[in-house]
Amino acid sequence: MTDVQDFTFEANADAERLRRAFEAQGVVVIKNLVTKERLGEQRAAVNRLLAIKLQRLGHSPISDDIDENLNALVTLDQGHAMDIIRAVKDSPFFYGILADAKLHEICRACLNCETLLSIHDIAQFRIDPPNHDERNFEWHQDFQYNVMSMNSATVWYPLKRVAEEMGPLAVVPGSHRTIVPVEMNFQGHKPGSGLMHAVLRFEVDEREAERKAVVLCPIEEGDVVVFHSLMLHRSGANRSNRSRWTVNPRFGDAADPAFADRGWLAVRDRTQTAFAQYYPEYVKVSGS
Ligand SMILES: O=C(O)CCC(=O)C(=O)O
Repeated sequence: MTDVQDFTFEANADAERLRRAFEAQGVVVIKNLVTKERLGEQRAAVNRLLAIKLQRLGHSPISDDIDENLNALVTLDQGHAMDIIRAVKDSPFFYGILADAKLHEICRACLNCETLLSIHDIAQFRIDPPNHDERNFEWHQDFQYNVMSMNSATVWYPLKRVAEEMGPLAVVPGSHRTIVPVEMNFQGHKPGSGLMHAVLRFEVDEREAERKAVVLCPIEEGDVVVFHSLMLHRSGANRSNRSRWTVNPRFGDAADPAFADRGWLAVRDRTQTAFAQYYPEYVKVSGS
């Protein structure tokens, strides 16, 4: 049985060791990769957005703690968490994460490649409030959602420690060698709603996946998980009293022949009806 220690490394680990572990297991955990200072800056940037949103709703921000401000916000309406997710993704600090040299170095080592691509649309920031399971993922692979290079890396790290009752991520080490078929249903799907996970149903033997699963727990502040786009993984349910905050960009190999040959086409999420929705007085719909 694989143990999380089999694929856990320190931040200064040799690239060759990382590559071999990633190739064998499809996942590595890097301890202390993000500095406490940088995590603090990232939480402060999130908190500024929480404060703006609370003020717009006529409330004063109550704390310098992201969980306390978020709790105040979602007490008003759970939907506000999705607004914060959207704004975080468009914040300069989030672009900084996509451009982070340390993450690039680890991903290049894992993917054994030189030239990375990262698509902003499919980079995720997650807020998983307690007992709010709507956005939880069942067993799945990321490739079918992202369609970058087949050997892309998903990076997953929390802004605050993830303990067992907070719904840690579960992975199936070694599951990254086959593409799992999916059933696709876009009926009723709204781009940008945060519910893209519901569009695909993966044909997974769930009992087998649970039997082989390794739960990545605890993940301390500064630790970073990197897993293969074909790695089977799922969310855990958050049964604590605070949210799970996770940064979740993806990096692909630009030299993947199929990816390069299709002109690096991947999945993107556009909300093209926004102008008509918010400024209908300027829109005349024709051709219907
Ligand atoms: O953080 C989670 O709960 C799961 C995230 C995930 O599976 C994904 O974004 O692919």
